[in-house]
Amino acid sequence: MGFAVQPARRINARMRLSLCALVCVLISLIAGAADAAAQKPDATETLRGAAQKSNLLMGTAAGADSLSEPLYSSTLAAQYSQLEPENEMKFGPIHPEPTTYDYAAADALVAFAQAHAMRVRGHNLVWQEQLPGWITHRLLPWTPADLNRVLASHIANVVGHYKGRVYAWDVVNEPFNDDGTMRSTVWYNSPGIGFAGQGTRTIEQALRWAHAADPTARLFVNEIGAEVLNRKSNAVYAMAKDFVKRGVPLSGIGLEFHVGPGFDQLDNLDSLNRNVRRLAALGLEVQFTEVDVRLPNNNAANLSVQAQNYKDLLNICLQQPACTAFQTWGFTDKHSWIPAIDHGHGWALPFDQNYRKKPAYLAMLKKLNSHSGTRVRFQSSR
Ligand code: 9MR
Repeated sequence: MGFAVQPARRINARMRLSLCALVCVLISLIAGAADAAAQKPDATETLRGAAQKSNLLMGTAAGADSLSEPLYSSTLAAQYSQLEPENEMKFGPIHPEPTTYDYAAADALVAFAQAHAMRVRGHNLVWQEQLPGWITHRLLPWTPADLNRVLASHIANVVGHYKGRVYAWDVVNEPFNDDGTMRSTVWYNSPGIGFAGQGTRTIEQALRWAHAADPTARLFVNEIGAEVLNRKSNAVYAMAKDFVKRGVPLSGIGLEFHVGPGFDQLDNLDSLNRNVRRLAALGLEVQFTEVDVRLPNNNAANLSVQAQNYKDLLNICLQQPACTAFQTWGFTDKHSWIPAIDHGHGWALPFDQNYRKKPAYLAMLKKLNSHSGTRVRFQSSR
C-alpha cells in the first residue's frame, strides 16, 4: 500500500495530544460498554429476559432478611421479574396484634421489587397457618360475626396498603382437603366467618373484600396438590366455574408444585396439561406459584432428573398463554424451606448454596430461549 508512514519524531506535540485523547475516549467507551454488559447481561442470558420475550413472568419467593446478602439480591434482581414475599405478608407477621400492622419487612421487599422493575405477587390474605396468637389463642371464643369483622378489616387494610403496588394476590390459600371438601379452619368453620357448611362461600366473600379494596388487583385462589386431575383439583375447578358464571372477582388459580423428581411422568404431565387447559378455558389465568423439586442428594444423576422436571413444567406453562407466571419457591438452595421440614431432602431450587447455576437453571433458560417470541399475550375475558 502506498501510505507513507510518518516517522514518530515528525508527529508534532499537538497531534500526539489529540491521538492520545482519541485513544483515551476509545478505551473508556470500550470499558464502559464492558461494564454495562457486566451489569446488564443480554436478555437471553437471564431467566427474566428470556421469559419476557414469551410474555411470561419469571417469579420467585423471597425473604426480606436475605436482601442484605449481596449475591442474594444481585441474583434476585438479575434473574426474576416477579417477587413474592415468602412469609412477610402472611397474617401473623403483618398483623401481629389486633390493632397493629407491621409492614416494615414486606415494604422492604416491595421497595426492592420496584427498584428492579419486578412485579409483586401478594401472599396471602386468608390461610389457616402462620396466624397470630390473638387469633388462635383467644381467651373468649370468637363469634362468627366478630371474626367476620376481623377478616374484612384485615383484607381491607393489607390490600389497601399495597394498592397499585401488588398486582396480584393469593387471596385464599389452600382451602381444600385432598378429597375436595373444604378444610376445617378458623375462617371456614371453627367457628368461621359466618358461612360454615356453605362450601366456597367463605372464599367468595374474601375475594369480594379484596376486590373492593383494590379493584385492579388480580385475585387468585392458590392450592397445593391440585396440579393434576384429582378430587382436589376437581373441587378447585368446580369453584372456579361457578365463580366465573356468577361474576365473583376471581382472576386465576395458583398451582403450587412442591414436588419430587418422580412428578415428571408422562401420564402425570398429561393430566396436568388437561387441568391447566380446563382452567384456561374458563378465561382464567393459571400461575405456577411455588415450584420446587426436592431431592434426596445432589448427585449428578439427580440434578439431571431435576433439570428435566423443571424443563417439562416450564414447557407446559409456556404452551398455554393463560399461564402468565412461572414462580419457584425461592431460588437458592441456601434459603429453601425444604430441609427444615423434610429431613434428608433438599437441593430443590435452580441455584445451589453458593448461587451457582444448577442444571435446572440451564435447562429452564434453554427452554425459554427456544420458545422466545412464540407465545401470544394472555387476554383475560374477565
Ligand atoms: O416457605 C414457608 C416457610 O418459610 C414457612 O415456615 C411456612 C409456614 O407454614 O410456609 C412456607 O410457605 C408455604 C406457603 O406459604 C404456602 N404453600 C406451602 C409453602 C411451604 O410450606
